[in-house]
Amino acid sequence: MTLEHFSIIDTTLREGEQFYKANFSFKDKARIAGLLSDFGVEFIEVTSPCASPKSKKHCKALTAMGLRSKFLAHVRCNRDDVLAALETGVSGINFFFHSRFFHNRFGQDKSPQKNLDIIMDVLEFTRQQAPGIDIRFSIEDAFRTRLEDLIVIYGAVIESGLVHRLGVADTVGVALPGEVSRIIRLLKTLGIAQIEFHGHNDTECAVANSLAALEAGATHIDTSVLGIGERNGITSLAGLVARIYSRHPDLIKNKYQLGQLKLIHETLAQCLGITIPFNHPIVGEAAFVHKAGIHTNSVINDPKSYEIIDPGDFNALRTILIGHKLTGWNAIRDRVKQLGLDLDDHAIKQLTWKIKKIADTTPMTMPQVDHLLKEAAQ
Ligand code: HCA
Ligand code: CU
Repeated sequence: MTLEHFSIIDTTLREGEQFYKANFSFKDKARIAGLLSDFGVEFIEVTSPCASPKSKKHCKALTAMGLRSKFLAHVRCNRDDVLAALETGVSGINFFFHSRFFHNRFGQDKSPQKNLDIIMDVLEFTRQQAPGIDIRFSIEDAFRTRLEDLIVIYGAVIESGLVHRLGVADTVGVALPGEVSRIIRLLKTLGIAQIEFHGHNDTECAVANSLAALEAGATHIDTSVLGIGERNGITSLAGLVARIYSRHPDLIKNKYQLGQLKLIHETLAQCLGITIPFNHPIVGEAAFVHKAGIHTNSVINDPKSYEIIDPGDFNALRTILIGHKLTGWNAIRDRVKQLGLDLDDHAIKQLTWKIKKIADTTPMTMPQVDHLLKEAAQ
């Protein structure tokens, strides 16, 4: 597997704007974009500049910030939308085509050829207007669209030589990794260098599907911070980073400023008025907390025994919980050592039992455990 050259297209400011709690001010957008750029995402996708008067104004102001990440406007296949996007200074246009037009399950009101005419017109128009702009073309809901239609449209788009990248969207989160892999491999055979995958998370498969896409030859993955988007969102930035890190830690450490991840998430959660879900990869409160005695004993001796992600790489701290009924005497002994107390193993075992008994009713806080240990050492 060669993943060296993949890019992240973070779409917190586009797909994320479709999250039910999102209503970003320009200040929010500028902060989020700045942090994403510092982290190192290669691209930031923004809402179509023609979506509202402010969308256009904000898009112009974002591109004027001079960030390292490049901005891409998410645009429907029509000329007016293109003109609005080109006025904002974005580096690229991410076209998406509404598959309802030819999705037979939802009523086929136009033939693939008629759709193709609309698509070609807008692609040619864009090339004429902005010869240097990066163009991506994507069909919505690719996994429920007839494969023949996909091949006809994508094949013709590739042949036209007008686009740099194809997008594959799992709009409803229906795909499984094997299906993603198959479709990406098939599109590769049509002869396009760049393929972008956009996966929704309705069945919690978005991160796995994104890795499957990369392994099959996709070059770009869409993410959003905390995975926000329509319904329950898409591939989360932290989830994708965790997934790739677990297999290729050096690759991900060299590519991105991992220490920034927590701040980006805290900032976004604050903008949305929500808390970070406790179980979110890397940045969730529980991500590096160890509890059961068997685990804590092993982690103290060798963190890798129960951790595939080193919290130190993310400026995070490991927590070993010891004031509960599942605690173990090795973990208590480790705390005794940390506190510099003089207690032998027999005493520590007795104290462990005492803690278990107390915690059977109410778990103890760390200061309470420390107090008990210090008292026993006197
Ligand atoms: C939507 C559109 C989209 C587009 C993805 C893309 C999707 O909000 O419905 O441009 O590739 O999931 O299909 O987000
Ligand atoms: Cu989407």
